[in-house]
Amino acid sequence: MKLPPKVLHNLLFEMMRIRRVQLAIESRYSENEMQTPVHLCIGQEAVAVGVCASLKKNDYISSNHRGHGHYLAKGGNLRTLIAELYGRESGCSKGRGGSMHLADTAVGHYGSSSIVGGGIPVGTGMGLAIKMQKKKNVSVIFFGDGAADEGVLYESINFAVLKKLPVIFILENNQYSVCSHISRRQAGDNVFHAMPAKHLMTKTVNGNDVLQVYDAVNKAVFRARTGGGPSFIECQTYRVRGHAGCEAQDIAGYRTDGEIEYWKKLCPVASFQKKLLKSKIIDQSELNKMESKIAIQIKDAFDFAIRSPFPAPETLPLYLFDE
Ligand SMILES: Cc1ncc(C[n+]2csc(CCOP(=O)(O)OP(=O)(O)O)c2C)c(N)n1
Ligand SMILES: [Mg+2]
Repeated sequence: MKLPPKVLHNLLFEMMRIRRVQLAIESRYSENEMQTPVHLCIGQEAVAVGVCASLKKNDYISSNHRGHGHYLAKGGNLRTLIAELYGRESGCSKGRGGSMHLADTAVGHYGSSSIVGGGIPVGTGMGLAIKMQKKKNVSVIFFGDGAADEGVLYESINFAVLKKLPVIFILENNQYSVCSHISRRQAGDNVFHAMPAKHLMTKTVNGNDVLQVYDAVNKAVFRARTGGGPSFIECQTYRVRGHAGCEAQDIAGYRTDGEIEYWKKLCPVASFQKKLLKSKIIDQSELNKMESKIAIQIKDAFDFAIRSPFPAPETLPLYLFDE
């Protein structure tokens, strides 16, 4: 796939930005000012960026607990992301949601959820809404391999196929559900792809290769926009950090150092940087400029968060469902 240099630069920039934001969160997490669990997506940046690069602002996504990358790649505001982690009123969920409950409907991000698999029926329902309203946009659902253990995925795929919905199921297979490896939870490599191809377009891609992800999702988006129905794309990747918290907080003993080192060498950001440098699509000074721009944005976002007020105590009953 031949892409213009500007598009390639953007893909790289977005991945670098997500990585740097994750590292900044990790480095400040032990200060205990972010009173929220965080699930870092270090190592998985190519999935978020490759998927969202194919989408328009008015396309929908639904996300999961490991959702910082999805939020930023879809155009979510960095300042309001960091303010949300700091529990401030200026956060994207007004400081009530924390890291696992991000949303920015202005850019088509319709929420992440701490309920594993919770975003799957939401995204499928949004696909139904698009179809009923005769719109041309698409609904993309990000979920992990742990969510693929849940029955709701199979109900939702069935419904999406039955109604030919413009839904794209993105399985972010990082091989683990907390500390349980996929081989202990799934009966075979391709159980996710049980549906006949004429009903559901399915594809497995290297989720650490942003161009592979982008290419597959582009085709799925075209299919969805032209009434072809749903697709299922499995992106094979790896969670380099622990399940939750910062590096020091990983549970010991469920994976080997060798396995982690193997995947670190397949870093999606470093490998794409290398590729673009080698093919002279970017040079070192442009890379340095990107790094500086990102550093400024991150500093600005943390400063914004820290100087923002906490929600006022009297607003506690607001934003709750009331029958
Ligand atoms: C319905 C439900 N079951 C169990 C949990 C506990 N839990 C939180 S994260 C997680 C693992 C999810 O794994 P996966 O979907 O692969 O996402 P990953 O953490 O690997 O990104 C589990 C089991 C939960 N939050 N919700
Ligand atoms: Mg997983």
